[in-house]
Amino acid sequence: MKFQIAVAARLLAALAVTLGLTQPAVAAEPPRYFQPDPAGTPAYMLPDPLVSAAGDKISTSAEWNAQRRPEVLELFRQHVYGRVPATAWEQAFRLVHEDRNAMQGAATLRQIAIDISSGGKSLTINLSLFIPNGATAPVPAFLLICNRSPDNIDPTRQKKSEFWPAEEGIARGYAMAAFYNDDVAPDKKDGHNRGIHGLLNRGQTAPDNWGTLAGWAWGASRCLDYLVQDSAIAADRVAVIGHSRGGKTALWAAAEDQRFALACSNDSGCGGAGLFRHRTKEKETIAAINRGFPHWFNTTFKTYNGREESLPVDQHMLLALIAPRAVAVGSAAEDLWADPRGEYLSVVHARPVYQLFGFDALGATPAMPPIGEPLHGDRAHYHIREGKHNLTLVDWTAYWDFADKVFAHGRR
Ligand code: GTR
Repeated sequence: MKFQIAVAARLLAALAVTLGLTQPAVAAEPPRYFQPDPAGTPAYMLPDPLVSAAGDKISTSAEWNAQRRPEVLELFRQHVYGRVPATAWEQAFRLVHEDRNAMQGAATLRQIAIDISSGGKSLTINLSLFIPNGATAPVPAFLLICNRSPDNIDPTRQKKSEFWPAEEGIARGYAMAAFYNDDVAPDKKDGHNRGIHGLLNRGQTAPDNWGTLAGWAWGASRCLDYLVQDSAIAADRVAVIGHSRGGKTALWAAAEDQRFALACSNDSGCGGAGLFRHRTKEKETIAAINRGFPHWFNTTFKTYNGREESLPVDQHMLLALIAPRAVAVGSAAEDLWADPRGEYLSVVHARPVYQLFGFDALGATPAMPPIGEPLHGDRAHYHIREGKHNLTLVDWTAYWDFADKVFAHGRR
């Protein structure tokens, strides 16, 4: 009897679907969600940041600064991001618009055109800057490398986006600056001949030619040139922040330019905070990133497709180049392409270099913090939040909380 009822129910359900009365149930996809390394994740061996190419052990901050840091920076230029050409260029700032009563009086808006010229050609980086009104001393600033449409950094504030929550930043006492990466270099496979590369390359095609990420990082430094001479800004407390390709760029910008006091790298993954040698099934590899974005890195980097273990560096060494300045890394639980655990492990393995300067980074035996519980270490931060690949107010809040702590330290 029971069996007959079940069969009848199934027939009725099938008839209802045929007649378009109900939707067939669709099996829900299992969430692609962060799991700590499952058993069987391959072990990884990293290059030691504290052993020089000649095999010398680095044991003081002075040795790091004089010997190993320049060597590691060179390795990244040669093998990963490329080298800025030596071509001469000139820069001029133009204040194109100022509104002292922006955000209903909460902020002053300055829009600055940064003109770069070289060899009779020029380009302009448009920098938007909100400064909190009523501050009695220069304020720290966040500079966003915007790799999404310019709508996300709308200076008129008619459009608002969590990607650049300028009002919230102002309310927390930070100046909020942003520029659009395409102003510096178009995100195009043939970009090597355009934007700043078109201006400065002069036909050079060396294997360590700078890629687009290095171009954007260079652009961030030009924005910093403006910020450090604006008397409203605390020149020694400027953070550079970026998401994904912008997060890769933020780290490289802070490695190349030691004036940045903090780098915040959000969901930056492969070529950003993610350790190349931490292998998972889901993550982006060197071969995949070079296939999808051949213009981002230098030519030599392509020789490492499928050969992660042969790279003379890994990304904990990129973070170490930022020491003793502060570094913050954020991940999203559903962003397995960026490998959250690999992003976290870079911060962990940068610690020996921070220790040379008396900072403990994430500590001796840190456990990966649970989702939604940011870990504010000593000059190093890591968080993983719920959700997908994106830069959200939750991420910004974690970075501001960490910056509050770092910038109040006063010893750098
Ligand atoms: C992805 C790319 C990542 C990341 C991202 C982004 O497609 O594979 O490396 O940079 O784009 O910038 O949004």
